[in-house]
Amino acid sequence: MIKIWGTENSRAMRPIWTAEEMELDYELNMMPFPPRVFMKEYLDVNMLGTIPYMIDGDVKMTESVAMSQYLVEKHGPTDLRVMPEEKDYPAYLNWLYHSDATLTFPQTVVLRYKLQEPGVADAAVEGYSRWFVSRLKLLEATLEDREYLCSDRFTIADICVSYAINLADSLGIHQAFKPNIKRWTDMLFEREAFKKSKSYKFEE
Ligand SMILES: N[C@@H](CCC(=O)N[C@@H](CS)C(=O)NCC(=O)O)C(=O)O
Repeated sequence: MIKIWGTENSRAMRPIWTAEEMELDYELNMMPFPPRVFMKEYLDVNMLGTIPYMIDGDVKMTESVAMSQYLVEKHGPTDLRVMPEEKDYPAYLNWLYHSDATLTFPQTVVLRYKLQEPGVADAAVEGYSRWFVSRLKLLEATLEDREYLCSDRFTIADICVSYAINLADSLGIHQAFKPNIKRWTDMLFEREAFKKSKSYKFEE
């Protein structure tokens, strides 16, 4: 049985959205944020205290993008995966890494100093918000002439990258909604599996 630990609106949405699109049977454990403060026993499950965490039998994973990739590769076949033989495979890999290493990385600083420790580093909130927006150039330009990021279909590249735009919305970084990005996310965020992944909450 696949088990995913998450918190509302966190990077856990990536594997949850993927699992929902694939209609997989999985168990979801929603927690209060941040669990390292409000659910200390979570540290016995994931010593890092980060979200998400996923297990599948002996498999234990701490990286949200890797979880989506694992689900499509191990629990497919599914069109959400781009195969190595496809022309867009290198772009697919690039978008998967880009989604976290380039896009959500600066947002983490904004989240911490805007919401968790307000007033401590306002200049960092301002600087990292601007830095994040400037890093959207490649995404906005790529979406100029296409509906989805890879292979003319919806894939986990769309799931993993659009999560950063969902997070930008939550963080109040409205400059993220450039015309092509807005058109793309308006379409993606209408998907039932996205709405489900966003609706899961911690209940006491
Ligand atoms: N690269 C990791 C990052 C995990 C991560 O830092 N998640 C954030 C939430 S989106 C978190 O755990 N924050 C709470 C904390 O560090 O206590 C991933 O993509 O899963």
